[in-house]
Amino acid sequence: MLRTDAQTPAIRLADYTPPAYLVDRAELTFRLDPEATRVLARLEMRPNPAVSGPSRDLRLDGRGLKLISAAINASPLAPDVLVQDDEGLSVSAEHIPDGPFVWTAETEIAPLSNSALEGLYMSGGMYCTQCEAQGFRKITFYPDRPDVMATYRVRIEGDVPVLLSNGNLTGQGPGWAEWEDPHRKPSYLFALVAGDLRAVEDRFVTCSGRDVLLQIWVRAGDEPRCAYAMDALKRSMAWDEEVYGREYDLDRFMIVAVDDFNMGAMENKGLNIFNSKYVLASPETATDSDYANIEAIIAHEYFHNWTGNRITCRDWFQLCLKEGLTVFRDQQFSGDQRSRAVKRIEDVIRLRAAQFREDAGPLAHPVRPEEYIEINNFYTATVYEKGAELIGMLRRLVGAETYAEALDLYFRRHDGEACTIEDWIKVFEDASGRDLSHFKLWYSQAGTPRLGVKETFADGRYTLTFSQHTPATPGQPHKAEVVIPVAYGLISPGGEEFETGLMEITRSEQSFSWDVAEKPVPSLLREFSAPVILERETGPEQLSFLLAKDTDPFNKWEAGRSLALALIGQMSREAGVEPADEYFSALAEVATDPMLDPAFKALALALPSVDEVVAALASEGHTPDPLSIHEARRALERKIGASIREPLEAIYAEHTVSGPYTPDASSAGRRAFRSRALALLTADNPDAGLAETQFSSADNMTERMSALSLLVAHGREDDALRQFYADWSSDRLVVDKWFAVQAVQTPPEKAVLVVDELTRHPDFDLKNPNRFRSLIGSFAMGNTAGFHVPGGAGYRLVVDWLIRLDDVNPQTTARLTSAFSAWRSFAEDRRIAMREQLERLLAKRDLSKDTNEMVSRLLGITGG
Ligand code: B3K
Ligand code: ZN
Repeated sequence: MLRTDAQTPAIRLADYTPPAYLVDRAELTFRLDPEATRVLARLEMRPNPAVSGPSRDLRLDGRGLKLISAAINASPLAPDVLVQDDEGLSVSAEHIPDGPFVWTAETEIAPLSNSALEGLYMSGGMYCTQCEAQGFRKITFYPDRPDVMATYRVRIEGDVPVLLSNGNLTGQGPGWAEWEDPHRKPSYLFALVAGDLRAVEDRFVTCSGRDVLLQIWVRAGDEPRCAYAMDALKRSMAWDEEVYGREYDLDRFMIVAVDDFNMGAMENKGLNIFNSKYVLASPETATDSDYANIEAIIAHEYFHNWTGNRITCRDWFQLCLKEGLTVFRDQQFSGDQRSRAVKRIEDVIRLRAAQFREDAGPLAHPVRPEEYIEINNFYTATVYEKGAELIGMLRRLVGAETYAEALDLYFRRHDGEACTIEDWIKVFEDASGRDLSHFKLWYSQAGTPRLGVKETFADGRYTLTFSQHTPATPGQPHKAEVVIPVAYGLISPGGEEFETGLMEITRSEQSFSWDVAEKPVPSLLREFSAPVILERETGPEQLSFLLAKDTDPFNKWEAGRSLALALIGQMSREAGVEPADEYFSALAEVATDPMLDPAFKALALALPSVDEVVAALASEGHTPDPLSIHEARRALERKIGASIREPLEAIYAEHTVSGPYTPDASSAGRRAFRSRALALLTADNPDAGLAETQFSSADNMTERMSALSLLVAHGREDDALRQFYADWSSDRLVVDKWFAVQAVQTPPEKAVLVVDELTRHPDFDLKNPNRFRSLIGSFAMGNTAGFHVPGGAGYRLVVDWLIRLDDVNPQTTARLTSAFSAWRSFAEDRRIAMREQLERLLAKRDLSKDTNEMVSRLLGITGG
């Protein structure tokens, strides 16, 4: 049990009970006003037939609502019948009819003063909602839980030109519009948007011939920047039909771009709301990775229509049911649209950076958590990214065909329902005939398993012996063995791959043998077939061999990554460590291999981040020093730049992309490779002026930004930063980049100073989550050496700002506390300094329950 203040007890999966009353239909009328919006709710309710027993009290969730009136079956309820508290209201059983009844209520809310950006709020003069997970209760009284699903009719009245809600438009006139959503949905998928917006339109004809109107709603002037998002949407719709057989189910699909948004986007039925950062793009303002993110997030939210909306979660513990699966689907989509290998490597980099880190510290929790205080704190890398890895493992274990059958069965069996992980596993068991009870442990056991492997070769018999263990995590001291699918290949010393397959490791120790003439080199965990840490006895020779010979692109990249990790780790701990010549020649070989995709080569030439080295050293039992790691990393970049300068110069010269900018994967890959070459060359010789030249001549944001990053990192930024700001000061998304590049790239010794200075810049705005994250978030999460600067000034700066933000936006504050998640990995001085700052944050008056829960977990304040 988590212990925090008495008013916020933890919610437990084990305590789930079905809702006492269901809502079949919700009819809502909104009379919009920034300071006093009236919400009239008419709910058709009935006792839940699945719950037996005598009649029950009616409990409706509601937070911060001014109740004007309420009635049951049109009979007004006297104030003494309604028992209202901070979290909702109750009506005792004797006042509730036995059968179906109609609840009506009028409430008042003030969207203009809602800075938490949850419920109905305002962003730049426009009304907007965010209801997942529990924001609907800030709009009206309602059983605000995902297992209550209703059809909705929404009437909006307001003095603004565009009035939008879920479903199909059924009527409109001056100052009003009415929407009908025929699909039953939980309240978290409700959305309303109203404002002075413009639509970019297109159409999509579905596989059964339904002609769907597609609209992207933006502020006037932003229309030319929607083309890529629209294209990504159409590709997503076609892909979901082709690959999963899923067709869209309304007459229109709308996306709205909003500037003030706590996260990336939200999959509200028929009316997705997006952070404008993930919709708007033009070559001059967006980078290749912005385009890739837009594609992935548009797809993700669209795919939720089936995995999340039509089949939703019974309760919030089942969040991974929709999120893990939808992440897996968006990863498959991006892999199909681009390079599968490159996409897989990028996903694993992200998984390790965020999820492995989470699993290794005080915030570790299972993919399906068992308790929470604030559910918004569990929209984590573990639920999303590890959740997606579990789907990938299932698919690998049962095979692609059975996976497709299981998914068909899932959609057939559960359409229109609110489901659990048990339902999900059952469709796989039914489709495959396998008992998956052991596999299911992945959902309840936290922590990243360590998979040890030893090899022996004697008398023509080659044996791999695996052992597994998972370190303890908070609340789970003892771990059991999990099912680990290990995709592998065996490569002869001459470089021939002669065997590939899948090993299923289910016990704490397990061996596999092959009869072979010569001792092979094993390529293990191909495509990163399981989210584990492989602990092998591989020396640099085997890794260089795999870097050169492995046919699995993931493991080819992984070999180079392991070499670089070991090298930077060593260089950070001992003076005089020099990489072997073979390391440089292996890198040169990859860089110049004409058969390899430039995007892959860009990844192969990239060094692990400081954070990644910190995590690797900590997991080997060392005490990492971010500053020495930063120096070692810079030194290795310099050495690579010097050792393979000629090929790098050739790459830089030859990988220009001709013609006007296009964001396609192949052009983006060439640009990425070229900018990697530029980074290595600049590391060796910043005076050559290559970055300056690229900065001033680039015609697209990708190349401009990669040059600017180098200029800031090498202390040559003044003119460029001034120029960049002068060019783009009126563009909010570009100004975010201007803040972020300084927060991330400024060398550690002056980073705190620069960030502190930037907090006084007139464009720094605490209330806009993008802007806050671009400065404070980027510094805390992206400038590891600067954040951990000796003396603790980085920690103090971040906590100063989290304390200010908590009163304004608890959700974003709570999220950013995870910058401290690795605090126990460091030496004592840093540990003490970080703990002091976390305690200072915890001691803040009226700390939000969001932040309170996070800081308590970080500090390990948990009890029985
Ligand atoms: N489902 C939303 C996330 C909601 C976060 C609530 N704190 C976006 C997504 O995963 O698609
Ligand atoms: Zn999602």
